[in-house]
Amino acid sequence: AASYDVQAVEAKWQPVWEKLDPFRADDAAVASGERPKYYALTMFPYPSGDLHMGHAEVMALHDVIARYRRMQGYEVLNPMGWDSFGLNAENAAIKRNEHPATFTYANIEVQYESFKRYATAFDWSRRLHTSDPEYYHWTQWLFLKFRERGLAYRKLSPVNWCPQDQTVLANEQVVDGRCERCGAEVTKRELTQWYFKITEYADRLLADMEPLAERWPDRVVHSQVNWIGRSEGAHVAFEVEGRDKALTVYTTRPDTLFGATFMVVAADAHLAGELVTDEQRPAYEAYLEEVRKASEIERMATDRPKTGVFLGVHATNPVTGQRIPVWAADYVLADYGTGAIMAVPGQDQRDYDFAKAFDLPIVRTVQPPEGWEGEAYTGAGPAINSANEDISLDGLEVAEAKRVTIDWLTAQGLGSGAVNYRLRDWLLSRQRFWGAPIPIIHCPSCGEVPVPEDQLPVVLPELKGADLKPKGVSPLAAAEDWVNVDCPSCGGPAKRDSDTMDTFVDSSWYFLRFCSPGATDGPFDPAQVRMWGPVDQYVGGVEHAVLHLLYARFFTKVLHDMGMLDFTEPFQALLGQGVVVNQGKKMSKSLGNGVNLGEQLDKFGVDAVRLTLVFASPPEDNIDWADVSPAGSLRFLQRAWRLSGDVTSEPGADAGAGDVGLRKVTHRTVHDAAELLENHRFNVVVARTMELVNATRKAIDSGCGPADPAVREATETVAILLSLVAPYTAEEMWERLGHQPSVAQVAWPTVDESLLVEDTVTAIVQVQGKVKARLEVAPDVSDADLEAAAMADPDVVRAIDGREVRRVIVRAPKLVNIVV
Ligand code: ANZ
Ligand code: ZN
Repeated sequence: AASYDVQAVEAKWQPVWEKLDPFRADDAAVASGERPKYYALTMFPYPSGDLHMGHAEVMALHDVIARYRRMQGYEVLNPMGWDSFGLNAENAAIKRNEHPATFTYANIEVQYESFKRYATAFDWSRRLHTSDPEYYHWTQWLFLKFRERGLAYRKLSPVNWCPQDQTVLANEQVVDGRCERCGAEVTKRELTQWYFKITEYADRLLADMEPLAERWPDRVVHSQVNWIGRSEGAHVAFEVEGRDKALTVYTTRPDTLFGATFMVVAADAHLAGELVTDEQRPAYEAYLEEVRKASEIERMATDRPKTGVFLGVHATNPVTGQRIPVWAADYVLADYGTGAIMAVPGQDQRDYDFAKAFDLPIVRTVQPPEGWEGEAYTGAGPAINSANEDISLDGLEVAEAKRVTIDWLTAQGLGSGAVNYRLRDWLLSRQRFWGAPIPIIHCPSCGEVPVPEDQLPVVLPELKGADLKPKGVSPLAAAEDWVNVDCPSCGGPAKRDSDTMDTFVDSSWYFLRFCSPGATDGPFDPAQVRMWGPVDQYVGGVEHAVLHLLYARFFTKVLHDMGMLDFTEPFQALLGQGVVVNQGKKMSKSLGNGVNLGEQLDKFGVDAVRLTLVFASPPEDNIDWADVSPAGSLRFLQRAWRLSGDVTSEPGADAGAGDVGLRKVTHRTVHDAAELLENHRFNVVVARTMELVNATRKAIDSGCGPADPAVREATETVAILLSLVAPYTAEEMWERLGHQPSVAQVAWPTVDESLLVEDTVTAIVQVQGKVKARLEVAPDVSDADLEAAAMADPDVVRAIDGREVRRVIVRAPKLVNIVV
């Protein structure tokens, strides 16, 4: 059978599209109201190498959406760029002993060419790179604006430290106690660092998740909610002997206060050092030394033997009046709540283990069910052992007991209800070269001085001779000409901040920049963003469930509060695609199961690879490359393409005429495809297109024949549907059918509703409530005709058996009910 030359077709269409530029978003069309806007965005890549199978999948899925919306009459904004700062390029540069920019921009060009070959529907005129000074100018500007609003500040604190990359990591970049990038075990260090005050937005970040829940994947919504980690409880103040200041704890279980038999302060919190007695100090300091060596991974493990040290002081339990010892331990974290807890071993397992390890008293304050034989009881039940002359909780269920305790504490001035968030402020300083320099100058007399706006961007220095190898301070600190400056405020000698920003800062606002990529008066033109924003559909990996999405939401809210945006959420809908695996396992070098995208494209062509990725599964599911057949996809594409060579009618001839059977299949397919596309069931759309191809082939070979206008209609429809997934094949078909390029620019086909009507429906005939016959009738059959048909049916006649018919209920076209 005839087939097209995949490579030749790819080479043929690329320059045509380059010239047509069919995906350039037209600001004017939206501004004038000519077409509604649709902002389709897919996460921009790191330029860490050439594109891989993961990129291929997300781009194939995203393209279906962007191309479909365009056919539907939207003016689609579908931009692309590069998240081009970061450790990846910096580490590669160290290895090769060259400037990170060399590696970065070379890879960008490689990826750009691959994107082009892959026929993605991007508007390349809006291309941006976050490592360009024109871009990071505004990243720096935003930092200064955040700082003006009190949302960027510096503090000394224990931070996550990656000993391998020699840099600080945000909490979000520590996964199971390990560096997200290199896998090294993360340790702690005390450093003065820059933070964004994302915690100030915790409540809004949480509340605004609710309306998103419908159009974001559940697992992403849950991750965000958990990460923000709102809990309700109380602050309780405990008096400490020999100290004016009370020791305040945060607890989610104020109802268990009668069972608080000791207290624990985070060993590495300053508080511990303040509380410890001289006598206990040596023991405490020895312990602290041990704690500093342990990684977070070890500290948080529940099955880890409990360690700790008595601080030598006692507090008073405000309800029992008992003297309770204050300990320091590492299972309490310095930067959560108040960094101190009231320990209730009767109800909390970690406290229980600690009490057992150090022989501390255990009092149960919630009655476990009969026969329960555990250690700490965390379930529901009535309070016990919880009364004094002032207050009694005994018999109250947990929620009620909490409320009564909080009321009592509040009345006594000993505490109050409190809400706590697990969310920490966003640590953004990095001691690395390849990032946006923090635009602050440190002056011995003026302190922190922001770089004046008209001196932005603070451009990275040329590297000449500078050593990028990580050593715990930023390599920028060694660039003397760059670091030493005059203070903008007093003119005296001062130093630039030598840290750079976390690359997540860069990607927190890029989607806004795309709306007006050339903006020179600000990060973006607010009018353009009002027009295009927010993003209607975002597509990307759910590995960004917490990090990127949370930060982008935070930036959007701050920019809204600054009066620069009229919306508060950046991404209206989110599609998280699965991953491409091979033989059931994640592709990796060590397993040797990697599938090289370029090789697949060379072997089967772009269209077959794209079709395979879209057809393999629903977009959210993983795809196992071992289970799919790009060769089969290519065979199908050739089969579809052959239709276009068989059609013998002229373009536009007898439109709306021809074989009704085939026309019905065509129109039903278009109708259903639209619905399926709305619901992201792209794989089913492909399956339906395959069915349409088969029906058309049958019509040509053994039905109405190739000259019938219905065959042309069906084949053109195949080309249009295929253009969403297999743009080269579709374009080639479109041309063979006698049309001008590009098929991507045609409108979504109009469905003739009359062709959607089913030929017949099944009516059920019941006699005495029992089904006696099924009749195939026209959907618009009248009650009278349906009754007549039922009465004439031999099975019905037999069932009536000559008896008198007392009543006939007819519900055309579905049901006839006969009572005798
Ligand atoms: C007494 C108590 C009794 C607690 C009980 C729990 C159960 P979430 O839900 O995560 O907010 N906690 C408070 N600060 C802590 C810190 N810095 N490090 C480790 N643990 C800390 O957890 C709040 C609970 O975790 C608090 O409630 C406290 O223990 C502990 F039957 O107080 B609870
Ligand atoms: Zn100064």
